[in-house]
Amino acid sequence: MAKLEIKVPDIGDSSDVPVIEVLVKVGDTVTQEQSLIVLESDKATMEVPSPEAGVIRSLSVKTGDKVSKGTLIGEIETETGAAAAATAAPPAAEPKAVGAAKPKTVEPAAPAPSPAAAAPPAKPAASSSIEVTIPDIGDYNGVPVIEVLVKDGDTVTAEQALLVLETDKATMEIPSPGAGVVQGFKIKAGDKVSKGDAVCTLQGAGPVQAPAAAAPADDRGQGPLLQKPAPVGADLVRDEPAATPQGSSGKPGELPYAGPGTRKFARELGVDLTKVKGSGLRGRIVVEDVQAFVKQTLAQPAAAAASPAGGSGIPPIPAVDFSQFGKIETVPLARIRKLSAAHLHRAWVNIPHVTQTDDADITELEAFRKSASDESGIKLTLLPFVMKAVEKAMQAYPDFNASLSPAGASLIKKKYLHLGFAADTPNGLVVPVIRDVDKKGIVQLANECAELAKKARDGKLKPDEMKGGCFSISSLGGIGGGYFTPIVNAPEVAILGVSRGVMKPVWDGKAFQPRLMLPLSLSYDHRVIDGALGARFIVLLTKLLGDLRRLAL
Ligand code: CAO
Repeated sequence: MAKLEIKVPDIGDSSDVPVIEVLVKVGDTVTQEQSLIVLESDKATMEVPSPEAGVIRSLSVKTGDKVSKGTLIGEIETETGAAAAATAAPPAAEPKAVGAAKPKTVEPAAPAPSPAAAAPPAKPAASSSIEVTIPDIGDYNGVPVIEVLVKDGDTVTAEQALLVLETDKATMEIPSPGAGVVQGFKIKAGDKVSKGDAVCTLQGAGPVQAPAAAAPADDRGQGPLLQKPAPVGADLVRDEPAATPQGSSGKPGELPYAGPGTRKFARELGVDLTKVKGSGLRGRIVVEDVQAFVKQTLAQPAAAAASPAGGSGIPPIPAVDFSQFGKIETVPLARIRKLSAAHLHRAWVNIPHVTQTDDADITELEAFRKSASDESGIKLTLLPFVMKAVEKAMQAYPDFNASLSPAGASLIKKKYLHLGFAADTPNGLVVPVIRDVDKKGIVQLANECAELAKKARDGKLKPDEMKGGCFSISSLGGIGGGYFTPIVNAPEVAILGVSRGVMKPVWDGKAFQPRLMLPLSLSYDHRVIDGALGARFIVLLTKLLGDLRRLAL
């Protein structure tokens, strides 16, 4: 076992080169030559490989840092204890150029194709057509085609990318040698090509001249007939980062800005990189972006199911890169929050909601609650009283204890009466359910509410304790605030929002009296409950809460 310092090797004339990706983390086991970081100058993208196999013990660079030859990247613990020159960058650690524009003085173990390897001129087939062939791509033969960017009949401009090749070291675009219409395209993704292989014919191209000399990758446009593999990374660096909210650059024929590793990963998963927004430096697409894209795509069926139009009619909210406005932190949502978000969204878009509000005079109820609490020693909050009132109102108006059948053709009436109550927990909203409320008294309901609320906060609710509710109560009275619009907890058909009781002057026919008024907000599914029934229900509720004798009946 030995610890080696890994340093940035000779990267040619470049210094202060930005680190655009860190591909490993502390604790990762890496193989020799496995890429550790990606650097990107304005000319080239380079991966710095590990000099040895081993375990990464520390990392001294992060994305955005600028490094030069000799900058410490981190430490690796190797099995062998070899490498006496622990702090020197061993030859294997020379950067691999991603794309053709490799730094001048660096000689990677297997050199990436160089733009200086002059492409042969495209052979004119006739004055108005060009036979396009694969140009000189360095020492490579049988290079896989990873993307075909045009098809027969497409009109292309000179230098527009026709296809993309990828070796294990580099990704190269094969640009069009001239403007014209693509005919007889012979290559498909997955084919393996070598220098001289026929690509297509360009019809209607102008007269062809052989290029004077191979142009470097940055000289795009100077030699219109020059076929040169263009370095994908360096090429796209010149473009502005993607401004489109959903995906990357999106210009036809333009490659998404990503390294070979990310491209390979995306291909394995069948991800179209043009749809992925890059979060790396200058909008570069990194592996995490592909993973996030896949997760988001997999989550979409749930969102689509939530939509009455199957998700197709609802325009998505455009993604915004908030980091352009200031510092941000992205925190993954807790599981409960994600589940309740999907559930609430489904309910919100499927159910035509109406919210009816009213005040219940709980002056007497409150006096009784306090004295009963003091006398019994049992903490009685308002919630069990509200539950009892809701239970009685549901018995009077059984449509509130029903669910619409999935096809919407019938009403399923329930002969049991279980009530859910929303509980605020550190991980998000949960709705424990109290069973058979009609068979229980206030004290028992109070005890069960307290027990389930504690379980909810401790994250110990069992799935069964959150199932089977007929109606939900969302009580924000302990917190404060006025009326609100609770979202019906589908497939239930109504929900009661309870806010903080406030003293209000109430006219008794002769004078204003100070009364404790409880704001109630009843949301219901208008497909099942019409406005008159909604109003009757809330009026009965206020009567029940306003008169303890009715509640006791
Ligand atoms: N008016 C005035 N005071 C009220 C009140 C009301 N409507 N409701 C409760 N209070 C008082 C209680 O009496 C208690 O006072 P004391 O401590 O002086 O006795 C205090 O506020 C705290 O009550 P509580 O909220 O802890 O107890 P509860 O039984 O009323 O509610 C529970 C339990 C689980 C519903 C509640 O704690 C909770 O989590 N509420 C949030 C629900 C929620 O998030 N809803 C939103 C869903 S939609 O996003």
